[in-house]
Amino acid sequence: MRIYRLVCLSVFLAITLAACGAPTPAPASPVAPAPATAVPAATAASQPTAVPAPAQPTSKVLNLYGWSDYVPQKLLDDFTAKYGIKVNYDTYSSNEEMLAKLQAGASGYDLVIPSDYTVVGMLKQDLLQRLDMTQIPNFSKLDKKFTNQYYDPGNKYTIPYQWGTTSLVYNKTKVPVEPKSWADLWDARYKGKLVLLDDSREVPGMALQVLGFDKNSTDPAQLDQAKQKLIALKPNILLFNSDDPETSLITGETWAGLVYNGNATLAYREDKNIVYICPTEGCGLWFDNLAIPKGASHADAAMAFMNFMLEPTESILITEEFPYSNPNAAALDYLKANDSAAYDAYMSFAGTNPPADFLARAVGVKDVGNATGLYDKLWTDFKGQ
Ligand code: SPD
Repeated sequence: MRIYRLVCLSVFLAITLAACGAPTPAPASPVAPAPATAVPAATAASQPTAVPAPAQPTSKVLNLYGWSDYVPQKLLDDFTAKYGIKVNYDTYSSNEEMLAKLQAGASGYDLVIPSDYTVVGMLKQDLLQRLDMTQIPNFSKLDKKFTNQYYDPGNKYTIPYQWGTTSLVYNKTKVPVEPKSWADLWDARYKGKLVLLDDSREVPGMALQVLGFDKNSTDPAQLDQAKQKLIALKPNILLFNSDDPETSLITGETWAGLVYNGNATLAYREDKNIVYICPTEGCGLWFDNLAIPKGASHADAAMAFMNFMLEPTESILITEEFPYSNPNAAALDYLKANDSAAYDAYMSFAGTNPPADFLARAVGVKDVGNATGLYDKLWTDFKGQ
């Protein structure tokens, strides 16, 4: 089963990352690993035994700016207990919110969690600091399918944190008919019963897919059609929420929506009538990463945290509390060996372990450069209607 999953995911990742518009896709498959030279200390799986221990950080503070509901407090507390470093955790609800703060300058943050396409934009703008991989030997614990990706070949700037999908969730006991496509959500019987992420790329991307356009279109006419399509959906939308959209699904306030995989998984944990599918038009795929903003005052603490959170016992805390998909192979092995029920739950739900046919339709958000402004305007106009 595991081998089957790995093969499917490898094929899928190779296809999808190409579909993401990567200019020069890095090898993403374990059957075609990156050349050792491309990943300085990242090939620890094949390294000889004498790996130098990372240096003890001298910083006493780590200023983390991360997605809300994404980093377990216990992980932060464990880090503080081990290194004596206090962690200040500020949160954001979208890549765009985080990027705007960093672009404004002097944010004071040492660690951020950008998604793939945002890494591309941040690297273009020279906003990230190069990593010292000798400080992150636990990089070897990552499944190689998730390293050396198109958005950061050689992982010179980023360490995979979690990955996942953005897709359609519904409660099968509430919906009039079980939806198969995004288009089904325009049915008037969903009036006031949808929750959508407050995400200026994923939601317009969905509308573009419904219209049969590229999810990352930069054509103003197509984007205008997507806006009109979304405006037509407005009567059905009860709320926009990127932080805890699962709550309204659990209470029954909403019946369906567009959410990240972790939100669907949290809802499913509470109510087994929750279903998470990739609709016929397609769904989203993303990879979130730890990265250090250029000029960070406590980069040593940030790299110590990167290494620490890759310890299987720490990494699995993320999966337990915020069940997105975990790129840390050693952590999943640890879960399998120590909590087979939790491992089986992880493997059997599409939110955490999407099946091959789900992934075959998943498309990532792409950095669209200057056209980002078109999406920002679409989103502001649509929400202001
Ligand atoms: N609450 C944490 C959500 C993290 C989702 N990151 C995915 C971004 C996809 N654009």
